[in-house]
Amino acid sequence: MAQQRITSDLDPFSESFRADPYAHYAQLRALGPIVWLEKYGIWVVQHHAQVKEVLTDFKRFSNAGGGGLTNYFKEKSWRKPSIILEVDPPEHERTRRVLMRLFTPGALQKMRVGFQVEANALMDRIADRGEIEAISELVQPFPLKVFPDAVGMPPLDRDKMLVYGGMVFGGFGPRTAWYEKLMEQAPEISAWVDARCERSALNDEGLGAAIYAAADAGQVTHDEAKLLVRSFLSAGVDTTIDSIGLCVNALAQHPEQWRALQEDPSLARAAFEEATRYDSSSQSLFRTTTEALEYEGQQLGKHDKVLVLIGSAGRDPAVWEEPDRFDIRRRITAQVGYGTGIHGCVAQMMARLEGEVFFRALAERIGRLEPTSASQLRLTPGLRGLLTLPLAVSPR
Ligand code: OVM
Repeated sequence: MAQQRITSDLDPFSESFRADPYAHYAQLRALGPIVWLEKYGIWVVQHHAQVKEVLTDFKRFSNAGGGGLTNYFKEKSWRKPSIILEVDPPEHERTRRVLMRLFTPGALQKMRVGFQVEANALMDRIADRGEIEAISELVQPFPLKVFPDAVGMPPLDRDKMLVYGGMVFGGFGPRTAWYEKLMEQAPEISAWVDARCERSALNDEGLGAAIYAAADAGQVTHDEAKLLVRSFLSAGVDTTIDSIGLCVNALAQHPEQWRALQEDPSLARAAFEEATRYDSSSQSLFRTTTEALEYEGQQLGKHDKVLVLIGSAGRDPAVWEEPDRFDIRRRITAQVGYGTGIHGCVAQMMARLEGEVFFRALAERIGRLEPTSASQLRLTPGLRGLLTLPLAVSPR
């Protein structure tokens, strides 16, 4: 028997919530395993156990309802739905397989070399600058260069790319005035993205060419290949920029952790992994119910949206010891920061590689890493990330 509905008037997309998400997550966790958010008429799960369960149970919790608040079972999306994120099996298996095959150990090993060259050059450029604005000068330049290099694109136009990322991830949230204003640029930005995903715009060596080769081999159509390249651009740049930025911030805020990393730069990968638990760009995902169902004592309707708070799962005291402590030596065995299950981030090994290479170079080449004034969070809906991060730096 379903119990009485547990409800909350919290708004996870609001500025006040986003300014302090972890305190709000704790409030939601205290209410119960699944809560009805009155403002949007959606469900939310916030504990590690339910986050993992909902993400894994693709039969009851569908992706075809869309990656965001917009319910594709009832409304139309602003862009063509993603053919990997926003589909269920069996359709999903075909597109997923094409992308999965790209991230072999050998392919990653090849990327590593280019990433290292770029990371080292970047650190050497900023090391003796004294004071920097770390987001624009240290963080953004790395994914904006290494990601298109790996895909086989010319370096990305920073402004267009970041506006596009704002649209994709902001588009997963509510239709606010801020969003409508941003979307005035949609025709221009969509055309830019479209052109970047054409086969003729890609070199022969990158991941993009490999996707088109899979189309030549009949695994997907050429139109689908273009949309899979678009998925890379959508999901691969802003996510890593914001996650690397938040990890730099966490290190600058925890000098003892920064010292530990400097003493042992081989902790770089673990530091980035911990930041993906502690304070990650990807805080939430959506699923949509395929049928009416009872879950954790609550009665869910058919085609109800479920907000899955992976950022809250990362702070759930039922799973993590001292979850609010940033500890780069933590052994992480229950990461859900990349999602999990059949839709778990397909390029997560590439993201981790970017983080590992970046933070190793930082630890090896930078001495001082100290905040000079307060950082600024981006409070508009979308990924979690910093607008600015003023830091004092010195060569090591
Ligand atoms: C896509 C896409 C866009 C944003 C995120 C994402 C987290 C995928 O277009 O496939 O995965």
